[in-house]
This record gives sequence, C-alpha cells and structure tokens, in this order.
Amino acid sequence: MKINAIQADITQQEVDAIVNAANTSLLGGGGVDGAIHRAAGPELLAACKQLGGCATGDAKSTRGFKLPARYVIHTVGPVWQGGERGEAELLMSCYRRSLEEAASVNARSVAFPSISTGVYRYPINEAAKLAVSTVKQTLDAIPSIETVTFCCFSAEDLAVYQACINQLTR
Ligand code: AR6
Repeated sequence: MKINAIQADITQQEVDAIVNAANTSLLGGGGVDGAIHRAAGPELLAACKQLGGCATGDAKSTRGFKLPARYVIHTVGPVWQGGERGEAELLMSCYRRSLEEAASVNARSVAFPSISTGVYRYPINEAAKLAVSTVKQTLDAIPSIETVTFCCFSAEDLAVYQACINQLTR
C-alpha cells in the first residue's frame, strides 16, 4: 500500500525521510519539532541555522543526523485562525512541498506527522482529509516515492487518518 497510517513516535521511524512540523524560524520548538531535535542531536539545529527560516506552506530539508531517518524535511503549517485565512491552501502546500523536497533527496519512503493539528490547532478531521487527498494527488506526479506513512501520536488521530485513507484511496 502506497499510503498508510500507524500510531508511533515519528523519531523512531526507519524511513528515508521524516517530516517535521516546524515554525518559520526552523530553530526548534515543542511538540514533534522538539522531539525530532532531541532525537537527532545538536547537529540538526546547526544545519537548520544555515537554512534561513522557512515560509508557511514551504519545506526545506536537512540530514537526519542521529535519527534512523536519513533526512528531515522541515515544513511550516498554518496556525488555525477559523479557516478563512487561507489555512487549507497552506496546509495542502506543506504536504505537496514536503513530498517534492523528499523526492529531491531521492527518498522513497516518507513519514508525516499530523501537521498543524497540535499547537497550531487545525481541526483534525479537516486536516486529515486534506493531508490524505493532497498526498494521493501529489504522488501521482512523483512515482519515485513508494510509501507515505502518516505517523499518528494518538489512537484517536490514527482512527481519523485511517478513515480518510479508506475513503479517499480505495
Ligand atoms: N511523533 C509523532 N507525532 C508527534 C510526536 C512524535 N514524537 N510528538 C507530537 N506529535 P505539534 P503543529 C504530534 O504541536 O500543530 C512546535 O513548537 C502531536 O500530537 O507538534 O504543527 C513547532 O516549533 C500532533 O498530533 O505541531 C511550531 O511552533 C502533531 O504531532 C508548532 O509547534 C503536530 O503537533 C507547530 O505546531
């Protein structure tokens, strides 16, 4: 299966690239960003400092350093502000740009966290629908990527992603 979902810690994933839900500074933070920086070690922050930040909806890559993943794709999701501030377009752009970056470092397997649905408060049902449909559509144009895994932190999130995958990819 090209697109799947699991409940796991993304820092432990043995894939070519994991995606980080970062902020525009790319200098670390809480949530999955903090976990990735802790697991990758201080070299990741040093590499991020060279990138000069990242716009919301865009993505930039570094090596994975101490992570099992060879690369980290850092993307910046939108802060949920009610849905009328272009949040959906920006979130779709995160998934599309992250896959383009992953392809540019020759990644064949990619794991995503649930971008923007933590501190940035994007409603999980809407976010998961956009995540799955955008990944499916983008993969049609990037055949070199063989697997995309949505790495959910909670059982509740996993159920939401699983339902979207069943609905949108079968
Ligand atoms: N593995 C997988 N998912 C995780 C992990 C983990 N180890 N840890 C947390 N999550 P968030 P955002 C889930 O808040 O909403 C940071 O401070 C978490 O349960 O990490 O995009 C950045 O620097 C949730 O489902 O990211 C930004 O400032 C999902 O990851 C800001 O937070 C995303 O939650 C970005 O906020």
